[in-house]
Amino acid sequence: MTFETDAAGERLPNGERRRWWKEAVVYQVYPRSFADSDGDGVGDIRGIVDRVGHLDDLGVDVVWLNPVYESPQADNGYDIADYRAIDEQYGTMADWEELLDTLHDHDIRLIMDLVVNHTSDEHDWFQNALTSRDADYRDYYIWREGRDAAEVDETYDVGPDGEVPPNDWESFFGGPAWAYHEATGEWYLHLFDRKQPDLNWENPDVRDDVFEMMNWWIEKGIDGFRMDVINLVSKPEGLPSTDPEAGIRTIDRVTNGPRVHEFLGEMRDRVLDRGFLTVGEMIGDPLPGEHARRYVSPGPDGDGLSMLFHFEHVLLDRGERIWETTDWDLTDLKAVFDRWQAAFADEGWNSLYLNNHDQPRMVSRFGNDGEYRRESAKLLGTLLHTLRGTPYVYQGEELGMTNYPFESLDDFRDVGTLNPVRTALDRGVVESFDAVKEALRANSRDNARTPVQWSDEEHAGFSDAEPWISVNPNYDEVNAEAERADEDSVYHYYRRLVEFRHENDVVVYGDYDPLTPDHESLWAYTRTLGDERLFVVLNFADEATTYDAPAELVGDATLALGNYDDDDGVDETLDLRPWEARVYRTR
Ligand code: TEU
Repeated sequence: MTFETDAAGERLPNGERRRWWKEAVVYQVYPRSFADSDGDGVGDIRGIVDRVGHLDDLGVDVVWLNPVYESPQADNGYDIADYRAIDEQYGTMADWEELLDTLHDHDIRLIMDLVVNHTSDEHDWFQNALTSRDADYRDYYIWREGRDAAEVDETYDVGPDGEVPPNDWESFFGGPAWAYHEATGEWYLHLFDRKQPDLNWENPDVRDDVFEMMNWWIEKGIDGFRMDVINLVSKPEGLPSTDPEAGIRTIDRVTNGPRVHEFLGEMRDRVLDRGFLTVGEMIGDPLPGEHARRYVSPGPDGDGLSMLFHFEHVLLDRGERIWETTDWDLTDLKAVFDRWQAAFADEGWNSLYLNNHDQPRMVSRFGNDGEYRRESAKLLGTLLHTLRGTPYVYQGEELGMTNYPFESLDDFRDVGTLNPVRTALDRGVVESFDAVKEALRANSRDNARTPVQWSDEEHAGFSDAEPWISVNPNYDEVNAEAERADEDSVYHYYRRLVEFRHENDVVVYGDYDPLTPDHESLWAYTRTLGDERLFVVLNFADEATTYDAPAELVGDATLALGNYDDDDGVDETLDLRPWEARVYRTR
């Protein structure tokens, strides 16, 4: 099938051009945990094909598929051994092609995950690189000599005697970011797991191969890419160590490097076109505004990505380590969103997400997953679907799925949880699992990775076999079958949100104006496009809250959407019930 292109899209009342990816709702599928069709306990591509009806009924426009490429699965597919092959756990290339066709038949586009900051250590390139210092592919990766241990004041338990890693960078998964290769006597850089060596983008052959591979997928008919940690591809010259005194951490050293815009500009010219949806994952906190603007600017000095994922709102409650949490309140969350809404008010575009495969479940984190699970899941959905930007729904979010009640380290599967915690336990940095249990329950990426709850049957209808990671015990109550049967469910509310967006340009393109930046529990704002206006009020609290709304907004307001089934009327004094969300049409 062919989708209309919008290269010269029609202009809206505010002068902005229509773009299909601004109007779209994206649904993220983490294939390992979505649906298992062949009874091995691991989700697969046929499982997704079987469930396309669920996505179609929800009304979403795009699927972002997490990696399904051939991989030893050290990081659930973010360690790719062959970019042009499907991992046999997930199926075959024919299955993938059927998925693409089936989605397109339902007017749903497909974007693939592009993981090119690193490969798997089992990739042929890296295997070749290991053979000698002058191997053909040696320079596809980042190799350095170690430092003399006598000259630095750092202790390591890796590498040969008397030698320490080339610099002091730490892997995001804990421990040093370098691994020693005995046969060739050098160290390679791995910002993630040691099975994920970083590619050397300074080498033009690497870029040629990456761009060729991207074009190969485009030829197959995909509609865009989600780009994994794409702001890590340019490393700073000389790979300088961190500078704790100046507050410069590893992440500050390796993000938004000196050539990143040059590399992305090359990608734009050789691969991309504005008809695709491209979303770059930009790690680091904060993401400098100047870089943010350039990543998404369509102008001549911009990299031309459709949008980016920043991390500022999902780091508010995080300490430096996975077992640390910090306090946040609603004013902090609003401040982050308000800043980003303002940053892309005229140029650029926001992505809107509150969870994904790396983050805990949003209703457990930003809502109340107990008494007000349903109301708060709907409120958070209302927020995501009525801000200016493209909403991303993570699988199970539309069912109001919650965090998992982890009890022991054996319950976890994620390398990003297990590596740092095991290292910390070994070194005595952390006393016991119990000492960090609450924080891991709050923070672990595995919260998002438990199987999608399809029904109240065994294994939640995800698989006939024991799943690779436990099903959340609340599946008998929280599952797709029950949600579909109940008109008042989170699922049906999400359907209305998606439809509301599709039917109202003001939701997509309207200007955002915050009304209550300093209020501790209310988030109110307007969206305005030409003579259309929406007025949104969200009560982020377990208690009722009263809001004295501006008279001109409530004058002739009518309720367009709300998460309580009765309309409580409209007055200058709005009495909002716990976790109540209301969207009014007004003037
Ligand atoms: O994530 C980047 C990343 O930095 C996270 O893993 C981060 O460490 C985590 O969210 C802590 O909050 C991307 C992928 O989304 C992730 O699944 C991969 O593990 C990672 O890159 C490496 O490819």
